[in-house]
Amino acid sequence: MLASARLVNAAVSSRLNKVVATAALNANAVITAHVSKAKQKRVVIEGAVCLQSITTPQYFFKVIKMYRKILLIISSLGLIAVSGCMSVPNNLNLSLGRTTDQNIYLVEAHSLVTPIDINKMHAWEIKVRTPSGDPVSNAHIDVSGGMPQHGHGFPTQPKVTKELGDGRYLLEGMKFSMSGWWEIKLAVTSKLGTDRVTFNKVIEQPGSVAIARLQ
Ligand SMILES: [Cu+2]
Repeated sequence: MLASARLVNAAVSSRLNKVVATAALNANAVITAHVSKAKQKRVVIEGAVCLQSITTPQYFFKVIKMYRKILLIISSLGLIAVSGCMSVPNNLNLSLGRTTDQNIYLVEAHSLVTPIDINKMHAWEIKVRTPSGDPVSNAHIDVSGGMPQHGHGFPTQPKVTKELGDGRYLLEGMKFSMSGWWEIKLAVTSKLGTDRVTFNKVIEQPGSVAIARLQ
């Protein structure tokens, strides 16, 4: 039996300690329990049980009870034939400065906090300019996004709350509830028109093997 599988089982068993393992298994396999806050009633089993970001511990344990049998069978056979939660595509454009789809705006975005911790609310700054570099003021920016591979959105409702001058805008309420590939979609509207841009952001796993203590 793989040590990592034991780790998961141990974590599943140790309800008293309310210890949950975020177990990165071997190079290829990750078992995670993926409980999406956006879709709390839905557990995504992506070729494995995804156990990564636990936003609702009670619900998590319910889920774990259900899938414990499966976990035990899998691990006792030593057949953790999982490719893990989907890996991040390696051709993603990770640039946080792009022109919008119809080239109306040049938009830059950056987090005001680095590194970005999982599940921690933080703010970003968005800078909007014309392609020739003039700052765009009085713009309205709608924000959406989520994890395209998991089919869920942000756990929060990020919003642009303030215009900071010089074409800069404050985006508050950003929170990434798990590691992996996130899309940040902005729709910018000003007197120049409405145009959209999608940024890709990869949130790294804090450690290859981590034990998270709940509460
Ligand atoms: Cu996700």
